[in-house]
Amino acid sequence: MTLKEERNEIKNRALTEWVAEIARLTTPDQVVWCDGSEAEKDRLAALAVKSGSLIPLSPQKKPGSFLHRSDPNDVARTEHLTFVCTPSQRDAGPTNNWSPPDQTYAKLRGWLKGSMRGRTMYVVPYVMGPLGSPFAKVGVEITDSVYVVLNMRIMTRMGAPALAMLGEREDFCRGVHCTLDLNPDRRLICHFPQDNAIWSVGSGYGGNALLSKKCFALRIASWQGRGEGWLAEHMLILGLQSPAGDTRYIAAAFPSACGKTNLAMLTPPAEFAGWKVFTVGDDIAWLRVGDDGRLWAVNPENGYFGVAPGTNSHSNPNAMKMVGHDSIFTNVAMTTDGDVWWEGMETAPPEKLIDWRGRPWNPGSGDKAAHPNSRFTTPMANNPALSPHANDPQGVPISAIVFGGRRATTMPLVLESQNWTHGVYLGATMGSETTAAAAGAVGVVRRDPMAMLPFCGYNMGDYFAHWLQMEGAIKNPPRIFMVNWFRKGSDGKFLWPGFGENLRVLKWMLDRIDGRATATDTPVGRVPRVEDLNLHGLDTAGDRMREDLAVKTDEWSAEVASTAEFFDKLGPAMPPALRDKHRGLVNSINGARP
Ligand code: GTP
Ligand code: SPV
Ligand code: MN
Repeated sequence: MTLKEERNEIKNRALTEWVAEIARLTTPDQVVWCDGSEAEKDRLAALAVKSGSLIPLSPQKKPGSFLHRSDPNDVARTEHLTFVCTPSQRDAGPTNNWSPPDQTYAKLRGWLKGSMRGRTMYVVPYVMGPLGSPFAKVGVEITDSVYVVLNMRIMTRMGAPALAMLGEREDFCRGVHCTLDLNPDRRLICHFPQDNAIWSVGSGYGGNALLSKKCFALRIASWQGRGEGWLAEHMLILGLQSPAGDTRYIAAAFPSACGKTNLAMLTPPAEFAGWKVFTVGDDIAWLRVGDDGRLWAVNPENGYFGVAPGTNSHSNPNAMKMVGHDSIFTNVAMTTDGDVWWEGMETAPPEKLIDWRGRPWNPGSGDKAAHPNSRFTTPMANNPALSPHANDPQGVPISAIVFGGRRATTMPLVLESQNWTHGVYLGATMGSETTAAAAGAVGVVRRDPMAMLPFCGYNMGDYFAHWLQMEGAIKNPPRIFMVNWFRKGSDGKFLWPGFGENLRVLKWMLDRIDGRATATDTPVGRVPRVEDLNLHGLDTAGDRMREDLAVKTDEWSAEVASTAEFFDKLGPAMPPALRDKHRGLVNSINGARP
């Protein structure tokens, strides 16, 4: 083996020794340390084009952009192959797959032995969080995938700034990623939070392979946050500016493919002239208590890995603009003139396309042209709605926390919690229909507490306790709400138009916080009446709105039964305060039964 160390000047012993150790195990032909430069990007993109992993798109239609077609068996996160490997199974808890650390390391080492022979091993140092922020953290991902390197370059502050920030420190997240042969039988995404380490093998897909994202910034970081008194959450962060010019910040947790990217950059409806939404983050928030007793949020990421289908110039004009250049598209369809296409982009598809698998496609083909979980990777600097505080080292102060799921029934358009504990209860009992973002059935309601079911790196009961405890530290806690953009009428259609119109609901939240709006108390929380919402210019009929805001006793009886089952599964770690809330709710729902 000849190891071509391109960067002899790396002084961090812990880093160079760890890289050498992984190189001895995987025996690559060469080791390349990534610096994050423009020249490096061009060189790697050219390599990827040569190997067929990237297809250049039209320089006129999508300048600086590429299409990647993944292996058809590797198109989404694989939750059944994702493990939290803590020394004790109790620490991973009943909602995580667990395997013992020593055995798991041994198994993975076995798989990785000689696995990079004939290939290049890339060392990708990256910063999560704004540069210069006291909350930022360094990770290093070792990978044999050029596609991963190019995506990491968009998603994180990658290369030289990370090495500069790291200096001689040893507390970086160690991520090992190896593509192997993409055989699902040799695919595992393993987390060792006690070692600040991740080993991901056998998948090239986003959340499985871009280790900065779900693996580090959520699973490992949530564990760190618990120990250090902060929260790592699956949340967007947005700034909402009123016509008077004051901006309030909202953090919102929705499960995968349930509307975070869209809400984070929404375009207000015409009736809300002068209102503006600014994006701080679209997927992950790190939340800490500031000296002023408020909760402050930073977005650890530097780009967006967003869902393509359904994105169009009406639903999300900002997204359409930002993916117009310097983006990587994964598993979308390609037009004959080198542009991209996906379901929900235009009403009528073009006559001819190449589908996500590279096959000729026409409107009569039957199959979807783009994979339902096809994605774009775009630098946040491309976003026309980017907040001036997206790179602010201190982050932004949060006025409201919003939880939301994808529910065809039961959950009204919006609910306000009675207090922090009730808000935590609402988050903890969230349900949502599964989506194409994870492998497996789509459209099945499951409990997905705080949208963190697949991402919490420790025992879910302890996580709830940590949330409850945070109240003591936050002198001025944000108000907690619950939303559902996805309730359906008897005709099977969404009751609420969603997208930009969601601003009407955010506005009601701010008015509640300021004591300007009214609501009705129900057993499950405070719900607006139709007349409490500003619906000017919306042609949704009053009875559909009433249906969307209804709290129905029979639906809630089923809901609390499902919650009880989930709480039982969590066992002894479940905080008594949430059990109490639950009992109270069951009683008032049963009391309300006719
Ligand atoms: P992840 O990146 O997987 O974490 O997803 P996300 O929460 O950022 O979801 P995203 O905003 O990408 O939306 C996912 C899908 O839901 C897309 O197809 C959107 O078009 C659709 N969607 C988003 N917001 C709304 C809404 O308000 N109403 C309706 N009906 N659909 C929406
Ligand atoms: C999600 O699934 O919630 C995503 C995409 O944001 S991934 O990066 O694959 O996790
Ligand atoms: Mn996500």
